[in-house]
Amino acid sequence: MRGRDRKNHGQTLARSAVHGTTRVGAALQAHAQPPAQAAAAFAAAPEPVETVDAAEPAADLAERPVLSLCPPPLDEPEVTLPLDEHWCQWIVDSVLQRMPHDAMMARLKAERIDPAQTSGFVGALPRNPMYRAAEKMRDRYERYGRAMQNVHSLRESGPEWTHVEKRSRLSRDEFIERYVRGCRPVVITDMARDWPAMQRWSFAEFKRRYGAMTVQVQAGREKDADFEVNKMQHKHTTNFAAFLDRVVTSGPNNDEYLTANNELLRRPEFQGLLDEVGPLPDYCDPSSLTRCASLWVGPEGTKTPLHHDTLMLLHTQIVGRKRWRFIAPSSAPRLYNDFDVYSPVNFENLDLARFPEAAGVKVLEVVVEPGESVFLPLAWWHQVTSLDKCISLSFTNIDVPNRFDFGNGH
Ligand SMILES: O=C(O)CCC(=O)C(=O)O
Repeated sequence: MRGRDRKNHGQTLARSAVHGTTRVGAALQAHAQPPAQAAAAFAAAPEPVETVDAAEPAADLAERPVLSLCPPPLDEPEVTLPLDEHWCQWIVDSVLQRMPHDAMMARLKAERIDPAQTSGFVGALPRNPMYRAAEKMRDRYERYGRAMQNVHSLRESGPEWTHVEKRSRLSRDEFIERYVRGCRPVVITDMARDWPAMQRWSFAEFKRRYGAMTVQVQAGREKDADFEVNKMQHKHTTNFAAFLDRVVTSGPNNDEYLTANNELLRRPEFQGLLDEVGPLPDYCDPSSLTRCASLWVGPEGTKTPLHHDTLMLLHTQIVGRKRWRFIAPSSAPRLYNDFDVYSPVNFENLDLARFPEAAGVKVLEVVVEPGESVFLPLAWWHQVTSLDKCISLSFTNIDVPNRFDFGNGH
């Protein structure tokens, strides 16, 4: 029963005030009961006998406070929520993303958003100048995305685009032409072969040499689905030996990770580590290694979610293996990149209900083994999972211009 019906009950009672027992009166006694019992009491009460006392003046009747004698609710009122700013934006987003009208309305109904407000808002969209401007931007973006996707599909149809190549003895020319300018990832298997780090770096050795130092790690990541976007909130200073012990003794987890943000290799007390990196190939500039290198240490199971960097880099596995997933920049329109360099899509466990556009995205996967170095080409999306307890080193001193404007202050 709707509110309007209940209001009519009240009006009827006020006009036909009665003496004696009425069904409403019986129900009023049940008013303090839960709604179901109250409704049952109302239904079970005898039919009213309309016995107006002729001796009683009509004016008296009119003055009685009978309006308070409302019947109890016969069923739960239908509660709707106002169409607030959040849902307005959700509707505009959904329409711009071409969500089928029925699916959109069904979701709003399920969320109990006021249907009258919803229909009014949706119906007015085509006449809304802000919506029309957004639609124009959407169409322009889609045309650009399609053109890029077509160009890239053509490239990807070549036989070598099915996987990430593993190469050794790469010359400077080939590295720069085929991979840097050709903008394709590659794993270089022999770059770190003669580095002292390959023999010396281990969790035990780090503890022996640097255990007393404090280091900055990313901590408490498991509790935050957006741990990478919120990385500033996860900065945590800890004793290096204690951290290394946790890495070595813990099972697979993504809770604590010493990432590139730690700036550890910029600290003079850690310079000994950089002395053990090299020789570098002639397509890297050894003189700027100190400024450009970052250490990564973490347990099996650490995850770096999908993002792109704003420069190119090399990333060498010293201890343990990592799985890299690469996605070409031309697929960006299907990666829901709504914030900075991040995508919420997880290709390790793809949620197509949430991210249907990601369905056809081509992902190149490669496992990088100890001693191998992966080249990350410009603007390629990547997500990385540690398959073992890992120590690795990334560096950006590739000997070509490596600064780019992505419009986000990087
Ligand atoms: O190794 C990782 O977890 C992430 C590496 C990465 O994203 C990078 O070096 O840009």
